[in-house]
Amino acid sequence: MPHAVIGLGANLGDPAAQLRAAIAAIGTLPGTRVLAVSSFYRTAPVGVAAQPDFVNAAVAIDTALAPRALLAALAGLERAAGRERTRAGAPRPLDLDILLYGERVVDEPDLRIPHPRLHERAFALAPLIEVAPGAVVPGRGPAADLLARCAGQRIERV
Ligand code: PH2
Ligand code: MG
Ligand code: MG
Repeated sequence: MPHAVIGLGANLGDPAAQLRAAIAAIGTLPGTRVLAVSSFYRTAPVGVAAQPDFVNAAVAIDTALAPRALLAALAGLERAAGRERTRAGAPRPLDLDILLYGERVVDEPDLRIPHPRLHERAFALAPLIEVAPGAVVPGRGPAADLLARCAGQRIERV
């Protein structure tokens, strides 16, 4: 089964509790098994207006769900956590992003894998490397090299 990495983030409500619940729920998706869970990180918001710090993490899974089915299942978990699609970049109780799906590259309007900003975000790369050491981001290179170029972004293990 393909291995995928999901990035988790939250900055409303009780972010760590919401991430823990989401990780448990991901493990119950059809044909899906959680292989590894990263540390939780407290991170400064990147690329959005001033808002509370995030808690971010990542999980490695193997899954029988194709990328689009996985995307729909993750959107369902976001909604169940109270996520409302108000405006892009709004604070959220749960964000679940497909960071990697094996070595697959998908470039469709509503589904881009690898995640289009993964390569420039320490809050996604640091937990990714924990659950998928040696990961290579298709088209971008080794995740560890990309993280080394993200100096200046504030992240700390919780
Ligand atoms: N997610 C964003 C935008 N900015 N910043 C941090 N630190 N963590 C996030 O999860 C995050 C962000 C859009 O999804
Ligand atoms: Mg996101
Ligand atoms: Mg998202």
